[in-house]
Amino acid sequence: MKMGRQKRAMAVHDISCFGKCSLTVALPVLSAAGIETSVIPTAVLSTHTGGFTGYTFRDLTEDIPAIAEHWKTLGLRFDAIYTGYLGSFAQLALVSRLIREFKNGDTLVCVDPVMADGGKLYAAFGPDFPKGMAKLCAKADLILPNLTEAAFLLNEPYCAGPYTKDYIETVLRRLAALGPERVVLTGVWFEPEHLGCAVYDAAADRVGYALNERIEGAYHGTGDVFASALIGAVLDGFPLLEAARIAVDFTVGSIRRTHEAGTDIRFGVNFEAGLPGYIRSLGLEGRPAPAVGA
Ligand code: PXL
Repeated sequence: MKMGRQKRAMAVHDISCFGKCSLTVALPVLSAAGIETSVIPTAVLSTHTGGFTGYTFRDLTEDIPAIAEHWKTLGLRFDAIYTGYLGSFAQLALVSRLIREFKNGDTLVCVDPVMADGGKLYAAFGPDFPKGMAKLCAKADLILPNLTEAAFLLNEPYCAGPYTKDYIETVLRRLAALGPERVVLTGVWFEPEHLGCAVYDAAADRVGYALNERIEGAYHGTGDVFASALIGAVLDGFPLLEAARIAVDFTVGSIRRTHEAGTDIRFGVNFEAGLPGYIRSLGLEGRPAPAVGA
């Protein structure tokens, strides 16, 4: 049997040293999906910014062009560029440049416009930031906002839910009109017991839903767990809606075991115990390993 080439992703996020999110989630989850993951760390923080005070912050913006220049000399090619939390307009501009320089015909550009939740922008961002993020979303093939981020991207008032299918589908189409062909909208619910995501493929004008049980508590880092699991599944060849179902189930499982353990909601979720199940859901167990990427 001919072995496939191993896929390679570029993950552009911060490293929050404690409180699992961004790169400390993207790297293990994409690796579990069998994807070689090269990282561009945008900053190093002692913790993420959600609910902690006194965290350290070392900005790595200046390192990004130098990393890119070196990679260009190696002729590296990427099957995906996956960006998450970006801390400034300068970083948004540098990510646009990374896309220009490294996107080829087959590269899937995935932008998770991490900047807000629960109706509010995260503390680190000024009111103009969503405009800059919307410009970056225009360059993506796939975006994964939550409903708060969607409202900021569209410059519309935030609606806390419950939602109607009409509302969700209007938001999906408006987000696709910003530029990305595929949109995954998280935090979707029609009745209190169930929560999940809606997916939209603009080329086919097709909407789908992946919902699961709602577990109480706003656990930090779950957006990154979800986006990483979905992107891993898409790179493994799953259609978007199936990838969304796999990612919703992986995320809900992670939240459930964290809730049962009574862990501080700021500390991140126990996704690690769900990795064997995630690998099984991707059908990777027992499959021959692909050759190392060229
Ligand atoms: O999970 C999103 C995230 C990533 N990185 C940092 C954050 C947040 C959300 O608050 O603060 C530094």
